[in-house]
Amino acid sequence: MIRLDQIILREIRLPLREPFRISSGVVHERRIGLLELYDASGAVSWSECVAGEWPNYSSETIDTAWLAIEAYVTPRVLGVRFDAPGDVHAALEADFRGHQMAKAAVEMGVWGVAATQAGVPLARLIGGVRERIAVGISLGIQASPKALADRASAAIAEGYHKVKIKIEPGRDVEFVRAVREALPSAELMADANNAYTLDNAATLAELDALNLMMIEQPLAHDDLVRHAELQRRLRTAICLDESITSLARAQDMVTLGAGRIINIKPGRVGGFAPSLAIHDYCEQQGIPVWCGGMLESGIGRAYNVALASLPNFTLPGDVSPSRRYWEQDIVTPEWAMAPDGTMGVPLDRPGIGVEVDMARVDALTVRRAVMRVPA
Ligand code: OSB
Ligand code: MG
Repeated sequence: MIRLDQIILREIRLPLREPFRISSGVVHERRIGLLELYDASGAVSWSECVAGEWPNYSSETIDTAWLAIEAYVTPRVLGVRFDAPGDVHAALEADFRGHQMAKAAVEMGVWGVAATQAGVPLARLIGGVRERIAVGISLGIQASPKALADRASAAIAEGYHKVKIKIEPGRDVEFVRAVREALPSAELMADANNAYTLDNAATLAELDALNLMMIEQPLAHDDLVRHAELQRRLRTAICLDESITSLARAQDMVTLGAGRIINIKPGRVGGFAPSLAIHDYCEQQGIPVWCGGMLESGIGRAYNVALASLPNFTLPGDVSPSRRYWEQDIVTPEWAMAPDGTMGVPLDRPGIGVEVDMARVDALTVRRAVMRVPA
């Protein structure tokens, strides 16, 4: 049983070691929402809001999520009794539309609290079966095909199991081909973040020759129908990211044939309950899933690692080690990748599996709000 009596919300600023460029924008420094959730039983957990600074990935931002968490999500959960963490998502969905990342930040925190309260690792609470997960890397758009191929080769040499290449019109076939020539047998994929239309189908079909695992979200962020048309014209599997915002959208993808793989990001779908539902549905349908990333701090990463330990997460995720993103993460131990390109799922302690460096979080905090059950 869960009954939260306090949520502390804050924003920290964490500079990336290098800018991350995708077709729809570039980020130098992450503005990250962090939550501390306090249960009446005494159990506490941290969680993270993955919304970015600018509404280029989804319509949510750190600023809209801040408002939504304060004004819509928190009043719906504080002081309310939930029999199980899986009940929170439905309650929020029944209450108001959209704001999936704001909802997810609180919903996932409740799963963290429930794991702490039950004295079990988060991965175990949700039914995870893996002790280690395979790690992939997502490379932002680089200056030249040569620069990209060098970065990809270094990543494979480090042990990464998959290299994801960000593409956009003008920086696509030539760039991906350079990587394929440098790495003839590596697991490669491309992610377009909605940069194409059906008019570019011929360019995307040229990628068929490069033996990619999949092409992620080539068309509009909320489209399924055109992706189905494109999938009919491609041999390479389409993987959907932005378009899958709920279990219903995942079902629609299958019904329409709009893609053959799903990138699950719990923040995008509203939390762990819908992530688990999409995972189970895809498993029944023979659709592989993998865990995407939103350049999370070590707190959000803990949730992604737990999720990626579920059985149908059969492809390497964008769950890279702390050092790929930050000079110094905000958790101990930092997330590390072994030379074999895997990351350990923390199974030796209750909850999310990492300690938060409180002094560092305090030093990075730019705003803070405390919300309590009304007296
Ligand atoms: O499309 O998967 C994406 C980062 C920010 C926004 C969208 C995406 C990404 C990534 C980064 O690809 C994955 C990571 O966290 O390493
Ligand atoms: Mg993507």
